[in-house]
Amino acid sequence: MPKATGVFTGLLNDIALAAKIISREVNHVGLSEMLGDTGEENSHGERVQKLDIFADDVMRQILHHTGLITCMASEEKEFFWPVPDSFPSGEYVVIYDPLDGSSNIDVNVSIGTIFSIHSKISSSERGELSDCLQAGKHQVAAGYVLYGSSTMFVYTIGRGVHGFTLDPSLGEFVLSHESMCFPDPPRHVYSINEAHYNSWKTGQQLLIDHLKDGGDFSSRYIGSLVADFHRTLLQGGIFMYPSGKGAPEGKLRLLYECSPIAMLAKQAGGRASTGARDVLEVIPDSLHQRVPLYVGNSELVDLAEEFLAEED
Ligand code: AHM
Ligand code: MG
Repeated sequence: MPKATGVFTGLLNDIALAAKIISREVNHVGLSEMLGDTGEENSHGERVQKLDIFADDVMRQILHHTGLITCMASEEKEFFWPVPDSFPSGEYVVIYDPLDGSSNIDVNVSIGTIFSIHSKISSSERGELSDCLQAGKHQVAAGYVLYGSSTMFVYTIGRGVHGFTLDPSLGEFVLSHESMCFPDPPRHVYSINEAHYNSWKTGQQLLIDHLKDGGDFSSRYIGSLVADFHRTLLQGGIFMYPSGKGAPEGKLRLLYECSPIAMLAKQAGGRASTGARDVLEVIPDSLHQRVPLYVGNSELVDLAEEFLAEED
């Protein structure tokens, strides 16, 4: 990890180690007992996949004893948790989605791990909720791991976005994508679950109608945020998960999905918006808060905001 210095080298290497362990399991999930759900639902009412639990445990166990972290939070856990008393406490807060896009696990489609790192702001030795509820603009690092045709680790510590590809023969991440930026001009691609069209507000519908009317847009949608964002980063375009009837805040979670993706987007020369404001400016009020997400090339995110504002 050549761009990371000091304590981040250790922290990012720990996350990379967790990523390798998760990647190994993901790659032979069809051959193991790890396929399918546990029969339980999480606090959001979603069926918990066995691999979700595995990935969550790996992240926690690799990170909590390092002395670098004060507390953690995960999509899979209702509450944040302080590092146990048996381990030293550190200065950083790690918030993560251990395995995003879990509906794609059983069908062998790309999934990912997303992480967000903040500095501790409370004076509490083992952190408190306020340490987790910080606006995205205060993140000190963010990144994701994409379990795709190859496994990639992509991160930023506020000095550009850098991607590493796992070389399975070495068991190491090798720098493959230095200083990643959205292409300019972008490829004209929009990415959205269009089946929800009838539930969208008028501005959202008009935006998609407009993109179609020009005749030069194509559409791609995987249904895994990491994979959809990664493609958008490499090829350009816009990914959207808007609000809809019955889901006024959309589906995606601010702290461990939208904020880290927003930091990466900004560092790569693009931006992320809720449709009304910059994602990085949103001050969270709860751990699992949802926000609508528009992310990609800045001019396309700006265009989305214009359409949404007109109808408001
Ligand atoms: P998850 O955290 O339960 O996996 O849900 C998040 C995923 C994202 O990866 C993806 O962008 C979105 O859900 C897809 O949702 P939908 O199936 O509604 O299109
Ligand atoms: Mg998720």
